[in-house]
Amino acid sequence: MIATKSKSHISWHLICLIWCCVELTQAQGKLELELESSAKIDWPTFPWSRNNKTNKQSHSRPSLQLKDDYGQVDISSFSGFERHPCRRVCQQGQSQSCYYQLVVHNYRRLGPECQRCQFDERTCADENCIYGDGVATPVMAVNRMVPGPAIELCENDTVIIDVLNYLNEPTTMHWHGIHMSRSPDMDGVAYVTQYPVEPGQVCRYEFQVDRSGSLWYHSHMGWQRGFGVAGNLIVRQPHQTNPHARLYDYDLVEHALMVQDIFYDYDIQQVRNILINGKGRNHLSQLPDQDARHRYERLRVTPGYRYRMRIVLNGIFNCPVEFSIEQHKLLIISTDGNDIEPVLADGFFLTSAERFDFVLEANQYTKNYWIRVRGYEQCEDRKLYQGAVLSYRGAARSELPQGGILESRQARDQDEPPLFINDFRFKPLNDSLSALRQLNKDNDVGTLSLRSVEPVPWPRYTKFLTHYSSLSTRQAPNGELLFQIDEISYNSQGISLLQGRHLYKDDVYYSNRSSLAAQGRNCARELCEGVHVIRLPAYRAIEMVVANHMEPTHPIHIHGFTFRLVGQGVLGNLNDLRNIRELDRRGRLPRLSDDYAAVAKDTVQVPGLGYVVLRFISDNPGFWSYHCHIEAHTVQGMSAVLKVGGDHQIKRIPARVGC
Ligand SMILES: *[C@@H]1O[C@H](CO)[C@@H](O)[C@H](O)[C@H]1NC(C)=O
Ligand SMILES: *[C@@H]1O[C@H](CO)[C@@H](O)[C@H](O)[C@H]1NC(C)=O
Ligand SMILES: *[C@@H]1O[C@H](CO)[C@@H](O)[C@H](O)[C@H]1NC(C)=O
Ligand SMILES: *[C@@H]1O[C@H](CO)[C@@H](O)[C@H](O)[C@H]1NC(C)=O
Ligand SMILES: [Cu+2]
Repeated sequence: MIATKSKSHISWHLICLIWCCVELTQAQGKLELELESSAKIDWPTFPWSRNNKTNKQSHSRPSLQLKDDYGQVDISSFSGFERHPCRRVCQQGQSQSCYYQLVVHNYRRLGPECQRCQFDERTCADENCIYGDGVATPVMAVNRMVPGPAIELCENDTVIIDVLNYLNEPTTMHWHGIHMSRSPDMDGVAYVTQYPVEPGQVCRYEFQVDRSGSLWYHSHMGWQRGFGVAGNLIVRQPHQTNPHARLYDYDLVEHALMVQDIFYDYDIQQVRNILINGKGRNHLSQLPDQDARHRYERLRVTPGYRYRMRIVLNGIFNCPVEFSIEQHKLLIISTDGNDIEPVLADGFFLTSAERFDFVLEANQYTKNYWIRVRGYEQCEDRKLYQGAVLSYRGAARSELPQGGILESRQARDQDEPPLFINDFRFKPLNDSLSALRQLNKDNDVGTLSLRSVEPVPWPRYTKFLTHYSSLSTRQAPNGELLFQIDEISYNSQGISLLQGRHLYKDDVYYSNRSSLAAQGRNCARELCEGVHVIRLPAYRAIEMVVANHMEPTHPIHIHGFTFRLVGQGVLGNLNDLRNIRELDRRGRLPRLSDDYAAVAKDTVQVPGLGYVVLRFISDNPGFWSYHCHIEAHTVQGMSAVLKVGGDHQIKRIPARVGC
């Protein structure tokens, strides 16, 4: 059974724990010790220069093996795309063909490349040093960068992206937010829309950019996204069709921030820090935030101008973050790449894979300000937070803001309470009629009350086909905690669903809640695993009610579609959630009214012991992954596939080389 690719991946990571622990905890201890004990950092000698186990390691833990030999790759291909011809002002009817090469490879945070850069921050980029938080740990990079290079395109461009796998394990790349409406085989999900790209192979992704907005790309295999395989994918539109064009003066790629919670390789089950564009304070060092030895991402702005900024959370653990900027209001204009009616707020929350775009007006005193990211849930337990610097031109260029990152978090204007949108913490509601109104009041501006600039794409009184789905966990007989959708842990069987669909019979190969029940399985009592495929008709108005049986929130992502969020709330009662179909029949799950321009998203948080109601038109036949975006949960089975349309409606897929 090729099945548990991702799980077997974990297990040898676990095996490797023993290895790395010995090696890196020593290194770590040394680093910590030195940082604490000496005011002046004398950076330790790099641990791997003492590493004398290379040969042994290459057998026991291939993917963490460092390759310092790039002989096989054209060095010029290791680059960002700042000078790419497709990076341009977008104009109506002037789409282009764009080619990119993404080399995915093993690398190091604070690697040997960083020798010079530790004394001179400006050399870091030239030397391809990934400085991170100053803790040496293996990463998986794209073109020697973590996060990978940003790709900037215009709507309707046709792209060819060659992904070269220089890891020692299979990979795939997912283009998060692109609908792949003409190319369902380019979505990048292993054993769903393609075969994995083996080490040393190239996979050519070719698709039309069928929308605009703040999108991103990331590996869709195992823990690779957590090791760093992710980057921004910014799709702009012409000025004339951009509803928010008049709200800002600049839309610069250097103002796109990818926030990521990270692990150190010796324990990939533990969150260790949060980084902003791969950088940030080393919280182990116990140096004050404003100590110049920390390396922060720095965003430059010129006083008097308005900037569009794009923030994505590449969330790995259950670590929602709160984002704000000292002394500034944020005019929030877009989420998950979908424009909304602007909301002026003090900040917003993000759960894994969510994005918010906002306009920042540089209208404060000329100085440096903290950009604040505060972690919750697992990140709160570890008191994790991170900063970056908003630096006005004219302010001291290399200085840091005064004070700590989280100090004086109150609103600029003391008279009004601070306003945060998309708060993941919901209060239980028991009265359905006032639920929607109350949500807004109790949760600042709840996600549900955001308004799209586009009306919903279906007429009033549309009848929706409702699918009820649930999120839960179950203990495997070996003690492992598995995550589930509809009480089934996803377990692929080695045939790619899209390519291989004539090799199996759906009714035999797929599992779902009712097919397992028909076989006499009681998934509420025993562990159910399988190729969990939910079949939905094509070209219909679909509604998904997703009930979360657990206390933590789960950010749910659906590939291939942008959905509208029409209901979201907390029931607070597991029994109600188990009987959600019945509860719904009794009218206890209110929806927004038909004429409300419900917010369009591709990822949404399902509140703890709560639910969401999502709607979309299933006009994109294919196999679309539906999963929790917390990496640990996906890997442990909280994933399913929506098969939209019958075989005759799904595009025939030509054979591909390499994947
Ligand atoms: C590595 O180990 C071998 C013996 O195990 C030793 O002869 C060699 O000098 C070591 N190399 C380094 C760089 O320490
Ligand atoms: C992209 O294609 C759509 C549909 O053909 C069209 O309406 C839109 O104007 C195009 N956008 C650009 C920037 O050319
Ligand atoms: C619902 O809320 C009301 C007041 O808001 C409270 O009196 C009542 O006990 C609640 N019912 C349940 C079932 O929690
Ligand atoms: C569940 O499986 C049964 C038996 O294979 C099938 O008839 C049914 O359509 C499936 N339901 C869904 C929602 O996929
Ligand atoms: Cu989850």
